[in-house]
Amino acid sequence: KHHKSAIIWFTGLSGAGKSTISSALEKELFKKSIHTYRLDGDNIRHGLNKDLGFKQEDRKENIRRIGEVSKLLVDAGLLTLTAFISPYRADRDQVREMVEADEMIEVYVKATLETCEARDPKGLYQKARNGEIKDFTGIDAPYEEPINPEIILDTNQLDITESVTLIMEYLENKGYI
Ligand code: GGZ
Repeated sequence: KHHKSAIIWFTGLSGAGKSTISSALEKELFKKSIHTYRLDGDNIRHGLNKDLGFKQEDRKENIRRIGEVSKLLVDAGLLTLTAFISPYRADRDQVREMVEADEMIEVYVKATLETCEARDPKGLYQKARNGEIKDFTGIDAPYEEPINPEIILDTNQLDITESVTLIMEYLENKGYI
């Protein structure tokens, strides 16, 4: 089915819901026969970017490469979903500059640090608090909130289905799908 290709760029703290929401969104798009590709830690940080860690310069390079790959996928005609913390505003803005104005849809998956820390699905926040992990976003590394994201999902208020519906409505209203 025809759609306008773009990057749907999820950003937010670890545990905010980026991966869960982006994979649920991908399923909805698949139902409508819309061709997507999703980039996340599993297929990027373990492969292309396995030389990178979590210092600011490494995160910057992580996001730059993901931006470049996303641009190629958009050129190939895919609705591209990315799920990375991407904590630095300048790094996200750099990606925005790689593509056309309507080709980057920034989705801020917003949850309080308190909520993310309570969820702690992988026990990483606890490790960060213990000092076993350094430079952990929200604990001893910054997260810079988007100033003007296309979409904000307050996951303290919305469930996964509601979040997916909001994005689907945005894509329909703006003529992407
Ligand atoms: C943040 C870390 C860190 C540190 C490992 N800080 O919840 P997760 O486990 O599955 O997602 C997090 C993921 C973050 O990688 P990104 O590529 O999204 O980060 S960035 O965009 O900032 O480059 C977390 C895990 O990796 N993780 N160490 N120190 N998250």
